[in-house]
Amino acid sequence: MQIDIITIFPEMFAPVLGASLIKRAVQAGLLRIRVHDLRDYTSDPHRKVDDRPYGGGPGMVLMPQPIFAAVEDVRRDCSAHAGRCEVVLMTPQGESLSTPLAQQLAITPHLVLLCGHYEGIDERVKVLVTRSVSIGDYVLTGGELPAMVLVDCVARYVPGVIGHAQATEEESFAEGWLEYPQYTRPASFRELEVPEVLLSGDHGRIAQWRKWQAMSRTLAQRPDLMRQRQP
Ligand code: 6GU
Repeated sequence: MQIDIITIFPEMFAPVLGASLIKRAVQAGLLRIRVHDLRDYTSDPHRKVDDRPYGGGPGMVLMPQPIFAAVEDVRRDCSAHAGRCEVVLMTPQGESLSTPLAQQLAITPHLVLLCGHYEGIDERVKVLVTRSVSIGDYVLTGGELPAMVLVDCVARYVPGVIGHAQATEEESFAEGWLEYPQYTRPASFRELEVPEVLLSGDHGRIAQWRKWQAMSRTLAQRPDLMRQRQP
Protein backbone atom coordinates (compact mmCIF):
# COMPACT_ATOMS: atom_id res chain seq x y z
CA MET A 1 0.00 0.00 0.00
CA GLN A 2 1.23 3.47 -0.99
CA ILE A 3 0.52 6.44 1.32
CA ASP A 4 1.37 10.02 0.30
CA ILE A 5 1.01 12.74 2.93
CA ILE A 6 0.82 16.41 1.90
CA THR A 7 1.59 18.85 4.72
CA ILE A 8 3.19 22.18 5.61
CA PHE A 9 4.93 20.45 8.57
CA PRO A 10 6.70 17.43 7.02
CA GLU A 11 9.16 17.25 9.94
CA MET A 12 6.37 16.20 12.32
CA PHE A 13 6.03 12.75 10.73
CA ALA A 14 9.48 11.12 10.96
CA PRO A 15 9.45 10.44 14.73
CA VAL A 16 6.06 8.73 14.57
CA LEU A 17 6.27 6.90 11.25
CA GLY A 18 9.89 5.91 11.92
CA ALA A 19 9.05 3.98 15.08
CA SER A 20 7.45 0.75 16.21
CA LEU A 21 5.03 -1.22 14.06
CA ILE A 22 4.84 1.32 11.23
CA LYS A 23 8.62 1.31 10.88
CA ARG A 24 8.64 -2.48 10.63
CA ALA A 25 5.79 -2.48 8.09
CA VAL A 26 7.71 0.00 5.93
CA GLN A 27 10.90 -2.05 6.23
CA ALA A 28 8.99 -5.21 5.29
CA GLY A 29 7.66 -3.47 2.15
CA LEU A 30 4.03 -3.72 3.28
CA LEU A 31 3.69 0.07 3.38
CA ARG A 32 5.37 2.78 1.36
CA ILE A 33 4.98 6.22 2.95
CA ARG A 34 6.09 9.48 1.38
CA VAL A 35 5.75 12.86 3.10
CA HIS A 36 5.58 15.93 0.84
CA ASP A 37 6.14 19.56 1.81
CA LEU A 38 3.28 21.63 0.36
CA ARG A 39 5.70 24.55 -0.04
CA ASP A 40 7.63 22.58 -2.66
CA TYR A 41 4.59 22.87 -4.94
CA THR A 42 3.86 26.57 -4.73
CA SER A 43 4.36 28.77 -7.80
CA ASP A 44 4.76 31.79 -5.50
CA PRO A 45 8.32 33.23 -5.42
CA HIS A 46 8.09 33.52 -1.60
CA ARG A 47 6.83 29.93 -1.18
CA LYS A 48 3.53 31.29 0.18
CA VAL A 49 0.84 28.62 0.62
CA ASP A 50 -1.91 30.64 2.32
CA ASP A 51 -3.76 33.93 1.94
CA ARG A 52 -6.50 35.98 3.58
CA PRO A 53 -10.09 34.75 3.21
CA TYR A 54 -12.36 36.35 0.61
CA GLY A 55 -15.20 38.08 2.42
CA GLY A 56 -12.97 38.91 5.37
CA GLY A 57 -12.61 37.27 8.75
CA PRO A 58 -9.76 36.05 10.92
CA GLY A 59 -6.91 33.73 9.99
CA MET A 60 -5.53 32.47 6.72
CA VAL A 61 -6.76 29.95 4.16
CA LEU A 62 -4.61 27.41 2.28
CA MET A 63 -4.55 28.37 -1.41
CA PRO A 64 -5.72 25.90 -4.06
CA GLN A 65 -2.71 26.12 -6.44
CA PRO A 66 -0.08 24.26 -4.35
CA ILE A 67 -2.61 21.64 -3.26
CA PHE A 68 -3.72 20.91 -6.82
CA ALA A 69 -0.07 20.72 -7.95
CA ALA A 70 0.86 18.37 -5.09
CA VAL A 71 -2.10 16.02 -5.53
CA GLU A 72 -1.64 15.91 -9.32
CA ASP A 73 2.04 15.11 -8.81
CA VAL A 74 1.56 12.27 -6.33
CA ARG A 75 -1.30 10.85 -8.41
CA ARG A 76 0.85 10.72 -11.52
CA ASP A 77 1.87 7.13 -10.78
CA CYS A 78 -1.67 6.18 -9.70
CA SER A 79 -2.12 3.94 -12.75
CA ALA A 80 0.49 1.74 -11.04
CA HIS A 81 -2.18 1.14 -8.40
CA ALA A 82 -4.88 0.19 -10.92
CA GLY A 83 -6.30 3.68 -10.53
CA ARG A 84 -7.64 2.86 -7.04
CA CYS A 85 -6.74 6.01 -5.16
CA GLU A 86 -8.44 7.83 -2.30
CA VAL A 87 -7.65 11.48 -1.66
CA VAL A 88 -8.49 12.03 2.00
CA LEU A 89 -8.83 15.51 3.46
CA MET A 90 -8.12 15.56 7.21
CA THR A 91 -10.65 18.01 8.66
CA PRO A 92 -12.82 18.27 11.79
CA GLN A 93 -15.79 18.52 9.38
CA GLY A 94 -15.17 15.00 8.03
CA GLU A 95 -16.68 11.59 8.69
CA SER A 96 -15.42 10.12 11.99
CA LEU A 97 -12.60 7.58 11.78
CA SER A 98 -13.87 4.16 12.86
CA THR A 99 -12.87 0.49 12.57
CA PRO A 100 -15.03 -0.09 9.44
CA LEU A 101 -13.60 3.02 7.73
CA ALA A 102 -10.00 1.98 8.61
CA GLN A 103 -10.66 -1.53 7.25
CA GLN A 104 -12.03 -0.05 4.03
CA LEU A 105 -9.04 2.28 3.60
CA ALA A 106 -6.65 -0.62 4.32
CA ILE A 107 -7.67 -2.31 1.05
CA THR A 108 -7.14 0.86 -1.02
CA PRO A 109 -3.82 0.56 -2.88
CA HIS A 110 -3.06 4.29 -2.80
CA LEU A 111 -4.00 6.84 -0.10
CA VAL A 112 -3.25 10.54 -0.42
CA LEU A 113 -3.69 12.40 2.88
CA LEU A 114 -4.15 16.18 2.81
CA CYS A 115 -3.49 17.93 6.11
CA GLY A 116 -5.68 21.01 6.52
CA HIS A 117 -4.47 24.03 8.49
CA TYR A 118 -5.09 27.55 9.77
CA GLU A 119 -8.70 28.68 9.50
CA GLY A 120 -9.17 26.29 6.64
CA ILE A 121 -8.52 25.25 3.14
CA ASP A 122 -9.91 26.72 -0.10
CA GLU A 123 -13.22 24.94 -0.72
CA ARG A 124 -12.32 24.29 -4.38
CA VAL A 125 -9.84 21.55 -3.37
CA LYS A 126 -12.98 19.45 -2.76
CA VAL A 127 -13.01 18.55 -6.45
CA LEU A 128 -9.84 16.51 -5.74
CA VAL A 129 -11.05 14.99 -2.49
CA THR A 130 -12.80 11.60 -2.38
CA ARG A 131 -13.41 11.63 1.40
CA SER A 132 -13.09 13.96 4.38
CA VAL A 133 -12.09 12.34 7.68
CA SER A 134 -12.06 13.61 11.29
CA ILE A 135 -10.64 11.80 14.31
CA GLY A 136 -13.18 13.10 16.82
CA ASP A 137 -15.36 15.96 17.97
CA TYR A 138 -12.69 18.44 19.02
CA VAL A 139 -10.57 20.88 17.03
CA LEU A 140 -6.81 20.49 16.60
CA THR A 141 -4.44 23.09 15.13
CA GLY A 142 -3.77 21.00 12.05
CA GLY A 143 -4.43 17.75 10.22
CA GLU A 144 -0.95 16.30 10.90
CA LEU A 145 -1.71 14.44 14.15
CA PRO A 146 -5.00 13.14 12.69
CA ALA A 147 -3.12 11.91 9.58
CA MET A 148 -0.69 10.00 11.83
CA VAL A 149 -3.60 8.52 13.77
CA LEU A 150 -5.22 7.44 10.50
CA VAL A 151 -1.99 5.85 9.17
CA ASP A 152 -1.47 3.96 12.45
CA CYS A 153 -5.07 2.76 12.55
CA VAL A 154 -5.23 1.76 8.86
CA ALA A 155 -1.81 0.05 8.93
CA ARG A 156 -3.04 -2.44 11.55
CA TYR A 157 -5.54 -3.81 9.01
CA VAL A 158 -3.02 -4.18 6.17
CA PRO A 159 -2.39 -7.94 5.97
CA GLY A 160 0.93 -8.89 7.53
CA VAL A 161 1.44 -5.71 9.54
CA ILE A 162 0.25 -7.29 12.78
CA GLY A 163 1.77 -10.66 13.54
CA HIS A 164 -1.32 -12.61 14.47
CA ALA A 165 -4.57 -11.77 12.69
CA GLN A 166 -6.39 -12.74 15.89
CA ALA A 167 -5.09 -9.59 17.60
CA THR A 168 -7.14 -7.27 15.40
CA GLU A 169 -10.20 -9.50 15.53
CA GLU A 170 -10.37 -9.90 19.29
CA GLU A 171 -9.61 -6.31 20.26
CA SER A 172 -11.97 -3.57 21.37
CA PHE A 173 -14.57 -2.41 18.86
CA ALA A 174 -14.11 -5.25 16.38
CA GLU A 175 -16.79 -7.24 18.13
CA GLY A 176 -18.42 -4.23 19.71
CA TRP A 177 -17.13 -4.90 23.25
CA LEU A 178 -14.34 -3.18 25.15
CA GLU A 179 -11.38 -5.42 25.99
CA TYR A 180 -11.27 -7.57 29.11
CA PRO A 181 -8.55 -6.83 31.72
CA GLN A 182 -5.10 -8.37 31.25
CA TYR A 183 -2.52 -9.41 33.85
CA THR A 184 1.01 -10.77 33.77
CA ARG A 185 3.51 -11.95 36.38
CA PRO A 186 3.79 -11.70 39.32
CA ALA A 187 0.47 -13.10 40.58
CA SER A 188 0.75 -10.88 43.67
CA PHE A 189 2.23 -7.39 43.47
CA ARG A 190 2.13 -5.00 46.46
CA GLU A 191 -0.82 -7.01 47.75
CA LEU A 192 -2.64 -6.46 44.45
CA GLU A 193 -3.79 -9.89 43.30
CA VAL A 194 -4.42 -11.37 39.85
CA PRO A 195 -8.00 -12.75 39.75
CA GLU A 196 -7.94 -16.37 40.87
CA VAL A 197 -9.78 -17.65 37.78
CA LEU A 198 -6.86 -16.65 35.50
CA LEU A 199 -4.51 -18.86 37.53
CA SER A 200 -6.91 -21.81 37.49
CA GLY A 201 -5.93 -23.24 34.09
CA ASP A 202 -9.66 -23.79 33.41
CA HIS A 203 -9.98 -22.39 29.88
CA GLY A 204 -13.77 -22.58 29.86
CA ARG A 205 -14.10 -20.55 33.06
CA ILE A 206 -11.45 -18.09 31.85
CA ALA A 207 -13.31 -17.47 28.57
CA GLN A 208 -16.58 -16.99 30.47
CA TRP A 209 -14.95 -14.55 32.95
CA ARG A 210 -13.39 -12.52 30.14
CA LYS A 211 -16.67 -12.25 28.25
CA TRP A 212 -18.41 -11.11 31.43
CA GLN A 213 -15.69 -8.52 32.13
CA ALA A 214 -15.85 -7.20 28.56
CA MET A 215 -19.63 -6.88 28.76
CA SER A 216 -19.76 -5.21 32.17
CA ARG A 217 -16.99 -2.77 31.23
CA THR A 218 -18.80 -1.84 28.05
CA LEU A 219 -22.05 -1.32 29.92
CA ALA A 220 -20.36 0.84 32.59
CA GLN A 221 -18.03 2.89 30.39
CA ARG A 222 -19.48 2.91 26.88
CA PRO A 223 -23.23 2.20 27.00
CA ASP A 224 -23.45 3.87 23.57
CA LEU A 225 -21.61 0.85 22.11
CA MET A 226 -24.27 -1.50 23.53
CA ARG A 227 -26.99 0.39 21.69
CA GLN A 228 -25.02 0.22 18.42
CA ARG A 229 -24.53 -3.54 18.60
CA GLN A 230 -26.22 -5.73 16.03
CA PRO A 231 -28.65 -8.09 17.80
CL1 6GU B 1 -8.84 15.72 10.90
N1 6GU B 1 -8.24 18.11 11.84
C1 6GU B 1 -8.26 19.07 12.78
N2 6GU B 1 -7.65 20.24 12.55
N3 6GU B 1 -8.87 18.92 13.96
C2 6GU B 1 -9.46 17.73 14.16
C3 6GU B 1 -9.47 16.70 13.23
C4 6GU B 1 -8.85 16.92 12.04
N4 6GU B 1 -10.16 15.65 13.74
C5 6GU B 1 -10.53 16.03 14.95
N5 6GU B 1 -10.13 17.29 15.21
